[in-house]
Amino acid sequence: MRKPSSVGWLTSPSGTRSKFLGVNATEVVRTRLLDESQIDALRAWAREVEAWPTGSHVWGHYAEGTPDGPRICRTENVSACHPGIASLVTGSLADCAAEALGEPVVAFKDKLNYKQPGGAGFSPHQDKVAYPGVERVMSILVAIDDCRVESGCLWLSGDARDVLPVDDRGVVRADVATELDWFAVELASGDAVCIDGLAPHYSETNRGDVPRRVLVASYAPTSEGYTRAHYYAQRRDHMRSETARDGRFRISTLADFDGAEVATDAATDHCTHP
Ligand SMILES: O=C(O)CCC(=O)C(=O)O
Repeated sequence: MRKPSSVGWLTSPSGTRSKFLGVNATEVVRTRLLDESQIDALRAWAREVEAWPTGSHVWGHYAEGTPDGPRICRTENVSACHPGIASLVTGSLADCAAEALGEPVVAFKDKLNYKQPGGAGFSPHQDKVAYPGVERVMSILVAIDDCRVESGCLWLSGDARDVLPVDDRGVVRADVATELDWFAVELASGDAVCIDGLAPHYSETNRGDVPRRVLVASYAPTSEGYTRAHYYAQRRDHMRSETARDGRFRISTLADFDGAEVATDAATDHCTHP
C-alpha cells in the first residue's frame, strides 16, 4: 500500500490542537483527550473487563489465538455492563464526537480492542459500511497504551469521498486499498483519533512485547434517530446470517479481523461475568 505524505496541525474553536491528516478535515488526532486520572482509571477498568471469562458477555467477549496462547482480543458494548467506561463514552468522548460532527450525538456503540503481543490487526474498512443503516458516524479511538507502528497502531487514509468497493469479507478490495495513501496514526496513552464513516482505516499485528489496548466509541448525530438498541439488534442478526452463509469467524459485522478464532460457548441472553 502507498505510504504517507504530509501531516499538519489544526486548532479547533475551543483551542484544542489537533493533527490534520491528508485532505479530509474530519480525520484528526486529539492529543491528551484524557487527563492522567482519566487514563489511570481507564487502564484499571480495561484490566477488570479483560478478566471476565471468555464468552461471558452477551454482546461479545472474544478470544484469539496468539503465539502465547489464547488471549482476549475484544469486548463489545462494554458500557452496557461497566458504569466507569459508560461515563467516559457519554462524557469526554461524546463531547469530542459532537465537536467533530458539529451537532449533538448519540453513543450507539463501544468496544475495547486489546491487541496483545502477537495479536492480529484489522483489514482496511469504512465504518459507514460496518454499521448497518447509519448515515453519518464518528468513531473516537482512545489509546489506553501507546500505539506505535510496531505495536499495531491505526493507519488512516484521507482519500475516500464515498463508500469504496468491498470484497466478500466486507473489507475494502485489495486492489483499491493499494491505491490509497495511508498515514500511520501513532498515539500516546490518553490521545485519541476521530474517524469519520468514510475514512478507510486498518491496523497490523502487534509485533511488540506489550499490549496495545484501545477504547473505541461510535456516535451518530442525534437527529438521525440511530440508537444503541437498533445497532446491536442489527449487528446480532447480520453477524448470524453472514456466518451462516460463509462460515467465517467474525467479531464484527464485517469479517475485518485478521485473527484466529478461539471458539467458546457464548452467553446468549444474560451476562455471566462479575
Ligand atoms: O483497534 C484497531 O486496531 C482497529 C480498530 C477498528 O478499526 C475496529 O475495531 O474496527
